[in-house]
Amino acid sequence: MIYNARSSLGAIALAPLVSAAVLDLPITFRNTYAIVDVAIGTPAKTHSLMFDTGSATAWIVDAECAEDCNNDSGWSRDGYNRNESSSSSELGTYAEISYLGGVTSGPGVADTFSLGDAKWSQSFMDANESSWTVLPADGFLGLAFSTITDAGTKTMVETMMQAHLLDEPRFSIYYGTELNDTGNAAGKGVLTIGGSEEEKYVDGDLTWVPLQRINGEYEVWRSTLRILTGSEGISGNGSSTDTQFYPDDAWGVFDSGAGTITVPPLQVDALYQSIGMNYTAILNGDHIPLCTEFNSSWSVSFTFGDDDASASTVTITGDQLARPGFAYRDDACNPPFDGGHTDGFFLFGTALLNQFYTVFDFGAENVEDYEPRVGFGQLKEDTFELTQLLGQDCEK
Ligand SMILES: *C1O[C@H](CO)[C@@H](O)[C@H](O)[C@H]1NC(C)=O
Ligand SMILES: *[C@@H]1O[C@H](CO)[C@@H](O)[C@H](O)[C@H]1NC(C)=O
Ligand SMILES: *[C@@H]1O[C@H](CO)[C@@H](O)[C@H](O)[C@H]1NC(C)=O
Ligand SMILES: *[C@@H]1O[C@H](CO)[C@@H](O)[C@H](O)[C@H]1NC(C)=O
Ligand SMILES: *[C@@H]1O[C@H](CO)[C@@H](O)[C@H](O)[C@H]1NC(C)=O
Ligand SMILES: *[C@@H]1O[C@H](CO)[C@@H](O)[C@H](O)[C@H]1NC(C)=O
Ligand SMILES: *[C@@H]1O[C@H](CO)[C@@H](O)[C@H](O)[C@H]1NC(C)=O
Repeated sequence: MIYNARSSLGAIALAPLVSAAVLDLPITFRNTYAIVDVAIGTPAKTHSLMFDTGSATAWIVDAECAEDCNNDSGWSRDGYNRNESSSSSELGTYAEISYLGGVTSGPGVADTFSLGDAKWSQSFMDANESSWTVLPADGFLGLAFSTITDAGTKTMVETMMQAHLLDEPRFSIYYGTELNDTGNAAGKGVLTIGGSEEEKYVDGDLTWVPLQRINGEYEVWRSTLRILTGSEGISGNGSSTDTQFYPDDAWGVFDSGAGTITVPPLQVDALYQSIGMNYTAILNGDHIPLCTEFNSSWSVSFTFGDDDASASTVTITGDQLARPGFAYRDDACNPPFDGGHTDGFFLFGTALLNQFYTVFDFGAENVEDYEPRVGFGQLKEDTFELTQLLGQDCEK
C-alpha cells in the first residue's frame, strides 16, 4: 500500500459529485532525500518522487533517460513511458528547468494519477534530460505554486484542490524519526495531502506564518522576515540575553528541497555572536563546534509577517539544530547556519522543517481566494524524543 485514504463527509456535502479525501503518503528517505510514491498511467505504474516545497513543476525521467541519464544515486530509476500508458497525452509544450548545477528538460504531458480512491488527470514534465545525477528517485513532485511551473503544467496539489478532490486546501509534513535512510520501505514520516493531523503529531497550537505576495501572486512558500533574535543562555543563573536584528527587506523561503538554514551575509556573523559562537573561527577551522555545545540553553527566533498585527515567531533551540558529522567527526556538529550570498534572503531547509510538524495551507481552493500560510507545530514528546535518540545514535 502506498497510501491511506479517508473519505470526508463534510466535503462531500459541498461537492456531491466527487468525494473529497485526505491522503496520507508514507515518506521514504534515501540518502536524506524525502520521497513519496505515486501511481501514474493506465495501467498504473508506481513512481517514486522527491517532494519539494521550493519548486513547482512535477517531472519524471522518461524511459530512455532512466537508462541513459547519469545516475550516481545508488538507486535505480523507473522511467515514465508514455507509449505504455493508454491515458497519456501530450500538452504540446516543452521546457528546460534550470536548477543549480544543471538543466532538466522535456515535453509537458498529462496522464492519470491515482492515490487511494482519488483519480485525476495530472500534467507534468516527461523529462528526456536530467542533471540530477544523485537523485535517488524517478523525479520531482513540486509543492510550490503553479505560477512558477514550466511546460504548461500545474502542481499536483493545486490540480487536486481545484477539482474538489481534497478535504482541505492544504498539505502537511511529519518527517518521522529516521531522516537519512529508511531503506527500501517507508519510515514513520507522512506527507498528508488535503488535511493535517495536529491531534496526532502536535503539542499545543500551530504558529501560523503568513505568506508574502510577489507582484500580486504567490510563487513559493515565502514570508517577510521582520526580526531575527539570537538568545544566548548564561551559565549559572539560567537566564539568557537576547540580541535582536531588524534586517531591511528580508524574506524567508521554506524549502523542503534544501538541507540547511541559510542566513544573509549581513546578519550571519552577528547572529553567531548572539548565540556565543564565532562563525569566522568555524570557517577558518580554528573552532570545531562540538555537539555538546548544541543544547537548549540557546535559541534563535524568526519573526515573520508583513506588519506587527500579523507577525508570528518560530523559535528553534540549540539542541534541535544539532546535526552530527561535521569535519568527518561524530562528536562534532555542523555549523547551525550557512552564510548566504544574497542580502535579505533567508532559506529554511529541512534543518528547520524537520524539527516541526508543518502545515502548508492555501487558505482556499481557488487562486483568487488564496490566503496562504505555513503552520509550525512543536512535535509531541514521543515523536520528538525518538528524533533525539536517533541523533544520539548518529553521534556514536
Ligand atoms: C542507476 O544506479 C543504480 C545503482 O548504481 C544501478 O543499479 C542502476 O542500474 C542504474 N541505472 C538505472 C537505469 O537504474
Ligand atoms: C515511444 O514511441 C515513439 C514512436 O514510436 C518512439 O520514437 C520512442 O522511442 C518511444 N519511446 C520509448 C521510451 O519507448
Ligand atoms: C530532448 O528533447 C528535445 C526536444 O525534442 C531535443 O532537442 C533534445 O535533443 C532531447 N534530448 C535528448 C537527450 O534526447
Ligand atoms: C546516511 O546514509 C548513507 C547511505 O545510506 C550513509 O552513507 C551515511 O553514513 C548516513 N549518514 C548518517 C548521518 O547516518
Ligand atoms: C544572570 O547573570 C548575568 C551575567 O552574569 C547577569 O547579567 C544577570 O543579571 C543575572 N540574572 C539574574 C536573574 O540573576
Ligand atoms: C573570531 O575568531 C577569529 C579567528 O578565527 C578572530 O580573529 C576574531 O577576533 C574572533 N571574533 C570574536 C568576536 O571573538
Ligand atoms: C549548554 O552549553 C554551554 C556551552 O557549552 C554550557 O555552558 C551550558 O552549561 C550548557 N547548558 C545546559 C543547560 O546544558
